[in-house]
Amino acid sequence: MSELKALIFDVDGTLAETERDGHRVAFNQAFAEAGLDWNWSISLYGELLEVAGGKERIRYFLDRDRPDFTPPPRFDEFVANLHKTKTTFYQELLATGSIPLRPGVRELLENAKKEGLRLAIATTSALPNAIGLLEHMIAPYAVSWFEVIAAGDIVPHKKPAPDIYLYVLEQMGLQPQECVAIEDSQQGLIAATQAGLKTVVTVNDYTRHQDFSDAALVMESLADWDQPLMVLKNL
Ligand code: XBP
Ligand code: MG
Repeated sequence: MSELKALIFDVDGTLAETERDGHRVAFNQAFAEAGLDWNWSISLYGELLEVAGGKERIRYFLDRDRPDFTPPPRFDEFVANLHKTKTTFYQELLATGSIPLRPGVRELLENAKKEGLRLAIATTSALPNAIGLLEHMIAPYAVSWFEVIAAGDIVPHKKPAPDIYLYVLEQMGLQPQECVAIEDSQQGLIAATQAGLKTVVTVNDYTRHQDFSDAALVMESLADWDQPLMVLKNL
């Protein structure tokens, strides 16, 4: 393998368990505020995670579970506004400090920086969400640790498309063989793998049943380097 120069991190589910007690809660708050009777339970949300991206997930839910819903005339705007409200609620949740980093994340980031590795983020979530998590859960200056924070609608196609990883590689002027991606989900693994990146997967309750056979390493958490769940390829 070429010399390792950079680590590219997914955010949701990888840096922190943001989905169940963060994004899901914020979606439900936004639905309630809009007077909608939609409520995403923990298990339903696990199914909806099949689709990455909040706006895309709302549409997927309506197609799948509410076929009788009559879309308002300006449907795109309706979804965008709902998502904007959700982002505000999510920011409020982040500010309470109730969504801590996963074990080993801070140490890995600090050690990588000490070793001179370059850092980047490739997330499907909206930019303010990625920044908010870093600022509230690491430090107000933690954003500066990351050379590129690629988020949300910056690319046309969200994960599992490789676009967001290809964008990061282009911005950093790096080849995929010089980087490792850190992901928690199969969609994220597919995106990174299709961009040519070797990937370390750190599973969580929503993703542990997924197929990670293309990963280099599968771990319970980023604190468990000595006890990987599966070593599938050399890093
Ligand atoms: C996770 C996602 C996002 C979040 C919601 O992204 O799929 O959609 O669930 O965020 P990743 P938004 O794992 O790539 O970080 O509502 O801002 O889209
Ligand atoms: Mg993720």
